[in-house]
Amino acid sequence: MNDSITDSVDIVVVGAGVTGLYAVHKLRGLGYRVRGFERGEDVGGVWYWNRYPGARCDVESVDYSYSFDEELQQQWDWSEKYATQPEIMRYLRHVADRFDLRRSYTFGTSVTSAELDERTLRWTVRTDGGEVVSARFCVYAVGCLSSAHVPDVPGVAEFGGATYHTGAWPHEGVDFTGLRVGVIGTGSSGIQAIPLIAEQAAHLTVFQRSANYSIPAGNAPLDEETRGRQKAGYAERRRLSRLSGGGSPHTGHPSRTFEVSEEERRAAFEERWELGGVLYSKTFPDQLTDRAANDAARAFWEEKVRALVDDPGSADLLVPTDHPIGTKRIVTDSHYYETFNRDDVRLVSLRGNAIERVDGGGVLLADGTRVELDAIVFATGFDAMTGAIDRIDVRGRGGRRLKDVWSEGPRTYLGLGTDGFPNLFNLTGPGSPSVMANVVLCAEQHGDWLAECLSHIDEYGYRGIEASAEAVEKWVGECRDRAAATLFPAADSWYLGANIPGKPRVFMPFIGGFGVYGDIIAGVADSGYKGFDLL
Ligand code: N01
Repeated sequence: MNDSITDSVDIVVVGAGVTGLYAVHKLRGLGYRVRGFERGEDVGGVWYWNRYPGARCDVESVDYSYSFDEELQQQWDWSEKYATQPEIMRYLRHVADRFDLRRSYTFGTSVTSAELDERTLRWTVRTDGGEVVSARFCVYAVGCLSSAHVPDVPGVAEFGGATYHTGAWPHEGVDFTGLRVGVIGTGSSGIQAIPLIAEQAAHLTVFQRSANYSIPAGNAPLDEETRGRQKAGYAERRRLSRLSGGGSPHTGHPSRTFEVSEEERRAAFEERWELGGVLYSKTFPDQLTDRAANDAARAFWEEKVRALVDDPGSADLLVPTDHPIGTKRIVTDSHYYETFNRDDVRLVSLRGNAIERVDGGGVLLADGTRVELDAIVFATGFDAMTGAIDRIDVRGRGGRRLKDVWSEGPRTYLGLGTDGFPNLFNLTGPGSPSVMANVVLCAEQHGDWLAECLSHIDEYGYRGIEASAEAVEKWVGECRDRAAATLFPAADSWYLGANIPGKPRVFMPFIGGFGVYGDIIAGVADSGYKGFDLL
């Protein structure tokens, strides 16, 4: 063993979010020695960091939960249709305790680099805690939304009040009572936080650069009877989810938008509106591929939202005009639009009137308007999908850096591996459904595939596995072509990296659907790992 190596294991797993936890559980169950590292002080991943008021999942709690253990899913009781961040944290802590996962992790520790030894095909993983771990396999489960993006607004350091980012919220919470607060950003985080901050603050200014499509969650407590029904139907619910596009059991209308009468179309939109949230984008199967179909869905949405907002001027600003509905993730809100009916809330559009700078007492806009503030909340999103991996200095064959290999966009085969980086796996990230689907089921899908793959490698006495350059090239093309056949590229979304100045415009997730993807990766395994080289 190299002198500087502090530990030698079979597998290093980076991240203790939904994906990392399952990977540790599954791989440890096969007898592998696993070390996990987690930047946060506890399990939870994105749920550990995003503690802003109103943080809540936009997938129903009954679906946003592990399926691998029947007793777990029968015994755990969700209290609401959509779980809050604290409840999801309780659940993930419970899972970590129940399966004794914490003992494999070192918390409060970031992996800073991983370097391949081409001779042994082992990875040397270094942490900011000074550990140097040698591992046969390196598994990234670092999350797609875990690198907070704070825009480079001049003068923020001079601001006299406090500043926050929704994705790095103080654990002790924030009391906005009596304060004049500004929220910058109206994506899911901003839209969830705004109604609750408005209730507490003396005055709230919402700075909106782009309006977003949001749909009321229709959230409600789950009573015993509903819970019982859901649990009794879990097997079927999971079966449908595994076949679905997004990892949930809801199926859309069987016909295309204009194959049905106006009356039936409106009834279908109404039903989806009542179901609440993000699934509205899949009311009809052609909604995200056909402009006219999308417009019909958009028009129904607009009618609904205008009815919620008293002031027509504010409503004009709140209705997006720059992207088809659903091509950015539809937000699932609770009382967002009604918040703009309050006297103590002001909506400021930044379109053509950007924030020029922040000074000691507030925000200055390009047209000279000054907004006095005591606190600023950045709800400005993430360097999504690649940001967290980019923070780690990953060096593969010939010392090539993964960040450089991905400089024109992520290059993977099935999202799982990249040529030149043998024995390194990336779970629920770019090149897989990840952010387009229920990530808990994505975590299980990838964790199970990985476990089978490693068992195969060991069963046949290989040292490792590496995606071929040809397979990577083809998969990158397939992801690009599938996205190009939809309306998604029409939006300046974080799916395309458009929110980060200078980031290449590449549609990063696999958009073909969770079920379709599951069939593809299962087929690859069945074929003896076609597209990978077994080493
Ligand atoms: O981030 P976002 P998010 N000046 O990138 C604005 C998931 N999520 O944290 O659209 C002014 O969507 C930016 O404006 P624009 C979910 O998948 C889920 O809200 O770029 N404004 C936008 O309005 C979601 O999609 C839940 O013009 C600036 C906002 O900041 C993803 O995470 C809850 C700016 C950023 O929106 C990300 O959501 C929360 C600037 N310089 C998040 N820079 C659930 O419901 C950026 N903006 C589970």
